[in-house]
Amino acid sequence: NTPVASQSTSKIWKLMEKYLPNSKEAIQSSVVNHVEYTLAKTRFDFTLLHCYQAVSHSVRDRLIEAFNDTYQYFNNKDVKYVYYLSLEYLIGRCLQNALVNLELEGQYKEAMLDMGYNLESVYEQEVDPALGNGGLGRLAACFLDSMATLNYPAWGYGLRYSYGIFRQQIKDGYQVEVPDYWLDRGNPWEIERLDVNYQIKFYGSITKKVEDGKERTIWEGSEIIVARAYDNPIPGYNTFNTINLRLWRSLPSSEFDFKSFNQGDYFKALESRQRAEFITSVLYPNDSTYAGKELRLKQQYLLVSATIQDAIRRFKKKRKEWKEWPKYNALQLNDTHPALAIVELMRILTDIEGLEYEEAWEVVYNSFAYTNHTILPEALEKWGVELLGNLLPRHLEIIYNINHIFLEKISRKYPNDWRKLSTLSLVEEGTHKTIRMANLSIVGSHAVNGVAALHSQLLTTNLFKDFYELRPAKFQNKTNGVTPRRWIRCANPGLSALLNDVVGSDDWILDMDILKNFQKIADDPAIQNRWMQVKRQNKEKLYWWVKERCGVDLNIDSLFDIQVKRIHEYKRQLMNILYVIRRYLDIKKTPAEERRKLFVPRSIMFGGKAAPGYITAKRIIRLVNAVSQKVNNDQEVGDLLKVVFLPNYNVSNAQVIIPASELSQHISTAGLEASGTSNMKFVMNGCLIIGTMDGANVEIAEEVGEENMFIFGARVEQVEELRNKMRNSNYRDYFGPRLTEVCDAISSDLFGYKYDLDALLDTIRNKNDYYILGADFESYCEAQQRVDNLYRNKSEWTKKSILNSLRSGKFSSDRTIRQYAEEIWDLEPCEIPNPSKSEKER
Ligand code: GPU
Repeated sequence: NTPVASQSTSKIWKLMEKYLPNSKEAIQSSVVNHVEYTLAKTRFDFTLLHCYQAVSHSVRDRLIEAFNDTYQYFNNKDVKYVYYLSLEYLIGRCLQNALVNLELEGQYKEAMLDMGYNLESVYEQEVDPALGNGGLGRLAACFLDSMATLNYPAWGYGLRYSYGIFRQQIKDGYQVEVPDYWLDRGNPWEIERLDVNYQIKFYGSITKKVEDGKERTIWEGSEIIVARAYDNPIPGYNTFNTINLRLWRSLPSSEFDFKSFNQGDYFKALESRQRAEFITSVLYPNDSTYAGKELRLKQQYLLVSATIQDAIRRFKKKRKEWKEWPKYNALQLNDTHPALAIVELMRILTDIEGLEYEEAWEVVYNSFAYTNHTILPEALEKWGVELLGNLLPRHLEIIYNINHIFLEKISRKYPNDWRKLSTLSLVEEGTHKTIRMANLSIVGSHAVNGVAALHSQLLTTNLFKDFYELRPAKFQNKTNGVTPRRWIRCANPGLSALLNDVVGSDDWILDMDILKNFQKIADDPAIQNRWMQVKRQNKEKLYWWVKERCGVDLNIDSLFDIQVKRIHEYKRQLMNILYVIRRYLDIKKTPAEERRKLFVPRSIMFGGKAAPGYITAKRIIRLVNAVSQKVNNDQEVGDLLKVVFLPNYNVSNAQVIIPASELSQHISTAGLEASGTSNMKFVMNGCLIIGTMDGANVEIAEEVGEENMFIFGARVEQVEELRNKMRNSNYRDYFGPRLTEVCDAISSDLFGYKYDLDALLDTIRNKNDYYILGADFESYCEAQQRVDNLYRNKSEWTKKSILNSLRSGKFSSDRTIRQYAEEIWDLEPCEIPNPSKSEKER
């Protein structure tokens, strides 16, 4: 890094001080320049894809200006940073989001139209980067948008997987997974940092050395690879601030090669290089389920080690004392996946920087915070000590150390309380000894939070009860949120325009709470009409989407009833489809001339991916498709009932599906959905919810009013008792006749696929209905009846739809991020001066 001579620096400064102008001509010439000079295409031969690439490069140029200036400014101001560590980011498509946040969508639309291109078709060329599984990854992406928008000095850190979550195809009604090699057309948004590389070590051995009477540990890794930075600019809305999502890619290290190559086995050496590249090759496709694979642990450590090294390098440039670290750095763990960061920082501080254990612990403890996203036991990470000790021997040693010191304090506080000691321990003893990553995360953090009020409360009374009693002040709630930029402004332009008219400005995009001031419009027939028109246009868009991808012709006037989320038993898609069958049987039993009087026409849609190894989830997809085939082809039923499985649910498809939905289902067993975030997106888009009192549904009910939702089912306090009751009875009595008849119909092979479907039903029939579908079914049917009744009254329905949207302000991720910043990170906003409009309009 040779410094540039001061004379030429000032020359460069002069040359770079001008920003790219945003006039139509300037936009057009920047696009055309990229066609010619970046893509090396001639103006006589470039496709829509090239157009997308050139447009993206021209937008990226603008992002880079803001991005470089932002961190330069942060650096000059010597601000505190938050580091958000996550193994997953579901950022979705970038082009429209960048244009909206830069407030340039109108200009680009016009500039492109003038050149013969429709900007919306250009958007459709972009792949959807899908480096995450579901809610947890999407939450991280919404948080980045809010952190940039609210001018917080922040960094996102993650992994640049070559393969994102698989693409889901449906073949003969079964899910088929297709690899998602999302980089095959290049990625115009990322900036490869050839000069930002860190060494990452694995395996090897540790030795102790005594220097000046002090013991020092040296860990010598036997496998060394490199993590390289790929930067992804995240623009804030209505601000010049643009922050960085830095994703690491694993590469072979040249140092490592020397050894192997010198041993003379050329091909073996090449193989080990490829193994290094393989580490960040593929995202693990499990949602809320722990797999325990060594490669996954390598991924986690790579993220953690590269990120901590990067943060330390930045900190050291300012030459601060280590005890000042927490004043300048907050590190947020998105679940336990990056929890080794706690240990990695401890290791560097003690083994390399020479701090005493207690000094190092102060630094670590005061900078880390941990967010828990589930209480499901199958999701809790527990690494076997052989696996962990083999891959990261020094880290295991440090964990034992932390545990030893922690348990000593515990036994002083609670003498002879063996139960407490064994539940609080970071180590789970047994034939297979493991490290509990949640316990490590709690012990190493000054703040621990759940993601909705109910969930956070359950953490303190159940899962983390003993930790809570130890340090109640550590436990907090941060109810999730979603960004209104992507989920209203981008996804629902019709609604955005309507809200602009209602409010008289677009101020609601930054302050969703102001929508509450306009609730009186809910009764206004003219507004109701326009509201319905917007919904209808969105339904039309989904109609064509479904027709093209599923070959099903929906009735646009039918009620669009949607459940989209990862397929999981606790989310109870099974209960939804069993009710669909109930409805089908009821329609068939009703005399033809009475059917329209008794049933509101419904189009019931399901979407979501099943983890490749989750057989029950895959059978649920099989059942939905079997019912779909039967019902959609039944002439007698016609448009009274249509059932569709929407393939490959992802962020870009969600942007079409959510705004078109009228009823959406959030029907998890009470206590099991930590928060849910799509529920918030649906509400914002004027959709009514049928749901249980679970996760954030509870707070949604508080905000929009229970009378504007369809709430049903057992409450958390009742679930355990219902399970016990069920254990002592036959499913036929316990289910009641209506659900029993549905199960019998399936078992009579009414829908085919008897083998798979019987196996599926056995998860609830054989005294094993853990998710209490049987107990909640009748109450669910009743709620569905209320849905039908209300939908017949268009005006009443629309009124509730409007109120849902106007009262959804709490669920903006801006509110969530402000709370994290103020209550956990102790972080101040830092807004960089916006280059004057006149400068940009030149
Ligand atoms: N969640 Br743990 C995931 O999407 N993946 C996970 O591995 C785990 C949790 C979800 C929760 O299920 C959902 O309720 C929550 O809204 C979301 O995280 C974000 O907090």
